[in-house]
Amino acid sequence: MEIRTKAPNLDALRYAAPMLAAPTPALLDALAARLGPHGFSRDPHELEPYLTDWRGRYHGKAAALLSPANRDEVVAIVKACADAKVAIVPQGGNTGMVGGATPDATGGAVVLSLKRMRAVRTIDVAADLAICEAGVVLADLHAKAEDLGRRFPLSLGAKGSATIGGLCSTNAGGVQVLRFGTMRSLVHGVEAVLPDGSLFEDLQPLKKDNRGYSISQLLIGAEGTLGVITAASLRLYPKIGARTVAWIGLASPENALILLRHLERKLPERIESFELVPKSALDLVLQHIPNVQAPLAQPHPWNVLVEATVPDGSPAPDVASALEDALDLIEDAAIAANETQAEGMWRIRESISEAEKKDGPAAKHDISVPVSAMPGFVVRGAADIEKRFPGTRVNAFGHLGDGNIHFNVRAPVGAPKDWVDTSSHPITEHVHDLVTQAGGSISAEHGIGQMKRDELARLSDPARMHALRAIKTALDPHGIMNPGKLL
Ligand code: FAD
Ligand code: 2HG
Ligand code: ZN
Repeated sequence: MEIRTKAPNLDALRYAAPMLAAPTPALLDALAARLGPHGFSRDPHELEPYLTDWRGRYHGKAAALLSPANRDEVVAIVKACADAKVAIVPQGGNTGMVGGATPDATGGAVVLSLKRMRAVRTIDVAADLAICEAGVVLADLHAKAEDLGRRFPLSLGAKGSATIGGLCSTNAGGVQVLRFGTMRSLVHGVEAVLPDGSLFEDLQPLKKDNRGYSISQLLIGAEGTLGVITAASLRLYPKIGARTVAWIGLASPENALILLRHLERKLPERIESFELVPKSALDLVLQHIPNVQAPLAQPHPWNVLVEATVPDGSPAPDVASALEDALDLIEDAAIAANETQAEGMWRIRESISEAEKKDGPAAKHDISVPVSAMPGFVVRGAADIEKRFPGTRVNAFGHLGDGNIHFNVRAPVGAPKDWVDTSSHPITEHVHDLVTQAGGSISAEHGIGQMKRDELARLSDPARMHALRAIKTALDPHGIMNPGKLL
């Protein structure tokens, strides 16, 4: 395959967005009347948190914040904006990593927040199905499912804010993909308002349905560029009976991957999380997050957090015995003796992004390569980057078992706050070139947003770009849905 590392003309590869209009006072008045005081705001203080992304890298403006209470109001908003050719930026919990939910700086768009649509419409225990509105927060779904002896097996550090709509729209992954897959495998179908204001309904849990293209799957991972997801039907699983959580110190990511395969053989169908944590990430958490303790007495260059589970009625998974058979692979290990210790280990893993953010700027790369190639990629890639770009420090952590690592490059000590915007482009291009040469992806789970738009155009083969553009143009001819994102 030809690897394009320098784009001849990015504009030719990019989607040419149609001209959009700023909302007129008459349109804003009509929306205010339709949505009422809880659903419409132009108050700068109320708008402010919706105009910056979680990492604080992107800042935009908006003509209004629209917070519909139900899908009929979403239909009314989209119809009105489609008629007036006004841009809509859908937003859930605003925890996305690529600036996908932040409007641009023109102030011509409206932000459409799904936060008020937070009803769990139904949980059908017999069918193992939950139908949730888009604004349901992931942790709330976890709690509701658990009360009924079920669980929704997708979790991530932002679970206290991330919404079902945002998780669908980014095809989020997280820490259980190893066993259960990403949102694409956990969603039966979605209900969504398409860019012309029509309502698409696909919430029935049909085992078989071959009515042409899967529109639901197209909307999953579309990052709000093809419509507004208003609800989703989600697969549930039986509640966990018991879990064993372990923290293991190792010499290398190679040993970590060999250990994963060993544990999978010893404990078939039991390992659901296997997260790689380098010393750099643990140090960041210990430095910036209060009340955290290192699980092992001595530091290790690499660590993994393992979680093994069993269904109700079975004894806890015997991770200790499985580790005893692999002593040559590991340097040290601690098995959580109780839920408090288990939660403590998870807290370290889930706080890495927060600690890295507190520490300073970092060029973030959410990459995947074939699983077997990832250990070598991490070690060689980090050495290469730190040599080429003196002073930078690679913090490579995450979902090793999925071949997905967050290959984040921290700025040199003392770099200015806007280092990522001013100086990190050559680093990002280099990392993405290495990933492309390894047959990987420059976005494993966070999406493209506004962060990786140019890189997607630079590195994708023309067939992919053509198909993406054609779909966008067909479904959203006026280009009102989340302009400037993805394409
Ligand atoms: P937002 O950030 O509000 O939006 C994300 C995108 O979806 C935007 O493009 C937006 O326009 C669009 N969107 C939102 N709602 C809708 C809707 N109803 N209809 C159409 N489009 C919509 N991601 C992972 O995959 N795995 C992880 O392990 C992980 N860990 C994280 C840890 C932390 C601490 C943080 C802050 C983020 C993490 N993420 C992770 C990022 C992840 O993408 C988000 O947490 C989540 O998927 C986004 O949900 P949200 O509701 O916050 O969406
Ligand atoms: C995680 O796995 C998230 O913790 C965030 O996907 C990764 O901050 C990051 O780069
Ligand atoms: Zn991740």
